[in-house]
This record gives sequence, C-alpha cells and structure tokens, in this order.
Amino acid sequence: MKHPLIVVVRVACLSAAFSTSSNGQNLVDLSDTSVDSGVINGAIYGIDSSHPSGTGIFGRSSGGVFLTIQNNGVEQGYNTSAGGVMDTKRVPQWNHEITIGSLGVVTIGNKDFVPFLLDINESASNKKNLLSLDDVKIFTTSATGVSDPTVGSLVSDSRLTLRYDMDAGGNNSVLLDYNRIGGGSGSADMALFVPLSAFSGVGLNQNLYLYSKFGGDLANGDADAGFEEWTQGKGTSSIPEPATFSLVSLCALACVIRRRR
Ligand SMILES: [Ca+2]
Ligand SMILES: [Ca+2]
Ligand SMILES: [Ca+2]
Repeated sequence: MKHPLIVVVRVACLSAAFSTSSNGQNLVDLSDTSVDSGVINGAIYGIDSSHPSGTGIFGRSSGGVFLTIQNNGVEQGYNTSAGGVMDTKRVPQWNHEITIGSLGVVTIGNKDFVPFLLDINESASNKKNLLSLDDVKIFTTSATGVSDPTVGSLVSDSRLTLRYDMDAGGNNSVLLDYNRIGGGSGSADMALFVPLSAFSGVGLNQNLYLYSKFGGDLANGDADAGFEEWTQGKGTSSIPEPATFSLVSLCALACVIRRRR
C-alpha cells in the first residue's frame, strides 16, 4: 500500500506545471520526457510514477479497475455495467458504474481535485508504444446500465449531466508512451486530476460515467495490443456531502435569526 506522504510529494511536484499550462486548444505530449503534466480545460494530465498497477493490485483500496477498453486503431467506451457497449471489455467485473461518494479528493496547490489513474497496454516497439488519448468526458446521473451506443447519444441523453469535457472549446489530446513508465512493469501511465468543483452539488449516491477515446487524434497514436484500464486514484480526503453543507447553512441561519431576537 502506498504511503499517503508519497501522494503529497507527487502532487506538490505537479502543481508547478499546473500554473504554467494553458487551456483551450492543447496537446499535452507526455511522450516527451521533459513534460510531466499539462492542463486541459482545468484538469491536470500527468505522468504517474508512484502507483502499483495491474488488475487486482492497481487502486485496489478504491475498488480497482472500473473501465476497460480494447480495440485496434480507434477505441472508446465508458464504465457502464451494460454489456456490448462500444469497445468495453470484461463487463461488469472490470467495467461498471462508480458512485460520487466513492471518489477520493487530493489538494494540489490550493485547489481540490478528484484523481483517476490510467494504465495503458500497447506494443513496446516500432512506434506502436505511442497512444493518443483523444477525449475524456465525465457525466453524473441517477441512471444505471446506460447503453448509449455513441458519444453523441451520451451527450444528448437527458438523464446524464456532463461535468467535464476534454474537447470543450477544441480538439484537445494527450500523447502517451507505453515505454515511458516502463511498460508492463506495474506502474500507471497517467494520472488525471479533475477539479472537485466539477461535481459541486452532486449527491453521493449518483453514478459517475467516464467516457474515454483513444487512437484517433495523433499520428502514430493508434491503439493496439491489450486493455486500457481506468481506476480511481486514492484521495487524502473524501467528497463532501452536499446535504451536510445545506444543514450547516440552515444551522448558521437559525443561529443568526436567534441572535437577532
Ligand atoms: Ca499504439
Ligand atoms: Ca480530442
Ligand atoms: Ca491497447
């Protein structure tokens, strides 16, 4: 198990890159060993070098792998427990809904983020080691077993609320290198930190759907070989309960009224 201190040190390192990155049209090239992280639409995409990974080990304390995607060329999917949707695999054991209440929170600089980890599996040679992450869209909903067949139908599904969109405002991308963190050595390839503010007011029992797409945006970034796997990163605190805030506010208001009498 990872010591909490390692998380603190790692996110402190990322905070430096956070302040110098820009939003909007953006390529975060994590295949460039001089680049450790970048920001797209407020979320940090960074190299993760501290986590043990692999099914059953990676993120076990947070529930393990929740999204498994595999195809050649372009591949996409989201973490629904419904089978046969897009390019998802190993449904529902390693591809299933997660709740808002299960998410961890970490602080980077003076902002709170929800961490996710990505473990890719690509061929190690002949430039097949590269993989483009083309899109990440995160939704919340009270629905379970969502089976929209396209990203367009996901976005237009009235049951779902879009909370984060990598491609908002432009066709943004992240380039990943399977060999950078040592391929199958047991480390995650990328950490994604989504601003906690994206989930403001969402009930803890709501489901989170994370849609991601690979292999389409960048030359030599085709998908191949094994599964791409998403897990929840481990937080240093938990998501606050919206109802708790409401009760605190009501209590504060009651105290003010009482003092005025
Ligand atoms: Ca590849
Ligand atoms: Ca894109
Ligand atoms: Ca793959």
